[in-house]
Amino acid sequence: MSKVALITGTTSGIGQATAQKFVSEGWKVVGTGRREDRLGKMSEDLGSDKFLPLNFDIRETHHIDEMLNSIPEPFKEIDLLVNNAGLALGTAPAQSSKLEQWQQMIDTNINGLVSLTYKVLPRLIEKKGAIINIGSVAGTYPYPGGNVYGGTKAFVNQFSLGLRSDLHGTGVRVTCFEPGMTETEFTLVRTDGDKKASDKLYEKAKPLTGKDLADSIFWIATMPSHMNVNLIEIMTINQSFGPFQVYRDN
Ligand code: NDP
Ligand code: 8X3
Repeated sequence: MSKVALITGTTSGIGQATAQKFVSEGWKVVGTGRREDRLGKMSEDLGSDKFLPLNFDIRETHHIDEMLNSIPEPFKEIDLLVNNAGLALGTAPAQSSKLEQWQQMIDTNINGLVSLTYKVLPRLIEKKGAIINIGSVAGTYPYPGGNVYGGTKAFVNQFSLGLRSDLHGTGVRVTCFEPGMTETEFTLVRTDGDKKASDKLYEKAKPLTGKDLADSIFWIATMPSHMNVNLIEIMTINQSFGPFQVYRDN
């Protein structure tokens, strides 16, 4: 019988590529997102027997039970949860950021992620399944304008380790998967649709692609069941770390 992955945020980028990879390897995928048209197109392209669209906003945590209960039989037995849906909003320093954007990042990247995880956990324990949480290098290495986004991803890192600890003995594997710069719609979303800024960031930088990461996520998910990747960090060779800033009084 095919294994089933529930992957959040499959309407673009890393989540979309991951859904495509798992289906191409014979898994069934339940894919989520707010953009219903894109989910419908994925179901058309991948086959409705292989890809089940689940259209909801992950911030509306009161809908999660209803959504999970609506999953039909062949897709119901979830073996893998990939918590991918997420976003960064804004690049401004804290003192000129927008509070609503901070709250949206927290609601999506933290509240949405933990609520869905909580609800899916009993099924995963039953199946001795796995959770792959998409964190970010921004959760470990601070940079100007990373403020709350980096904070949400630091949460994802620590939450993953905590889950791993609590799930000791259940056979459920937990991974925090931390990519660096990856060319997706991420920067378009972050800059409120500024295509020039997005193109400029990725230009000549050979960023990671959704497909690069999908292949790595699949590798982690299909390791022998006694092997747990706790944490993995992946960057393009062209991205690395900068110097500390030193402010000098005049
Ligand atoms: P994209 O913007 O291309 O994809 C983000 C996905 O998340 C979309 O499918 C979007 O679906 C979904 N999403 C966002 N908000 C919500 C919401 N409220 N409810 C449901 N779904 C939502 O970006 P990426 O593919 O790059 O991002 C995927 C993950 O990877 C994120 O967690 C991001 O933080 C992380 N990441 C990205 C990196 C990068 O450089 N690109 C690097 C490190 C980590 P829809 O809009 O249809 O709801
Ligand atoms: C996004 C990766 O490097 O743009 O999580 O912060 S980076």
